[in-house]
Amino acid sequence: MRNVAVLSHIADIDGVGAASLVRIRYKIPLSNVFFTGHDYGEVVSAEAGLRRLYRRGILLFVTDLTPGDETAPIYEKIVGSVNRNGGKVIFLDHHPWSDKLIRRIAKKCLVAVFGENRQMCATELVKKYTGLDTKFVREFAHIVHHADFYIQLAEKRHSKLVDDYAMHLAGVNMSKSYAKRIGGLRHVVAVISSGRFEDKAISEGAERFRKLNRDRIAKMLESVYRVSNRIGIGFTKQVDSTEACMAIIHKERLPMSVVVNLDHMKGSIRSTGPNITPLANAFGGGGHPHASGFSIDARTYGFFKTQTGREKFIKDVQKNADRAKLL
Ligand SMILES: [Mn+2]
Repeated sequence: MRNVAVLSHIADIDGVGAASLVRIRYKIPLSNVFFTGHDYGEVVSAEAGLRRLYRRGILLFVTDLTPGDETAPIYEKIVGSVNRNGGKVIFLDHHPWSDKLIRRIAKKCLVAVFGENRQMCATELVKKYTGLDTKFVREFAHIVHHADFYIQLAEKRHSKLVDDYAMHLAGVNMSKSYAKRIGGLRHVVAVISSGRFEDKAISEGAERFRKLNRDRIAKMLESVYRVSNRIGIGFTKQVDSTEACMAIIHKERLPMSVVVNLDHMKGSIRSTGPNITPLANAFGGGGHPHASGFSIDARTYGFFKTQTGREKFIKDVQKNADRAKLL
């Protein structure tokens, strides 16, 4: 159907899976599948891509995405434009929303689901909303559920897939070109929506990135900075952020870690206990209690080109973590 589109989360298999299920249900062309992260620039690019569809009175699914302070006006613009042209928005998210977001965005959607929960990831929300219930969709949703909530899968074949997805998507998202990233993600959507878990391009892409990831994480671990014996901080280029954060947590025996991605100027935070969302909020980001992230205004830290820039960032982590009572 040409008048259904989806805008989903760029970064992980839950976002890509949610978009794939929308494609299975409504048989939409790949050109109606869009992705964005929580970055202002990315949301602006996604909105520009959607614009040509507004006039058709589309049914737009927005999945696995949470508007932030900076990006909320763009989401408002998307929902407003779709509504004005006789379309409808279905927002399926599973992250906490503020009252302001509910008032400004959720209330203007046909359906809006949001809020922290341990039952359903975005892919499962789409499965439930669309009523899709084939053997493939059930198995795929089962895999994504475990991937998104970091639960070990019983079947080896399934855990290999989770790793392949994470590695391949991280590799695709390494590209600095937004158009190239969208192209790579649409390929994954094409494969999954045709009822296959992966193809050669995905498994080979995963293998390439796996090696790069291993080397980069090993190098990052050589110089980890510690804040009050509570938080470990590492600097690296594009890696699998969960794996990089967990590598610090395990090696340094700390409850929390922050990994700075110097390619995309993003911070990822992981925790094995404390709620680290307030720390992400202090940097203008957000997420889940144990997995959050934020964008970094690189100019503040001189693009991390010198030791002084890194030290300033570490001090800011210390200050914000202290305020959030995490130290
Ligand atoms: Mn998700």
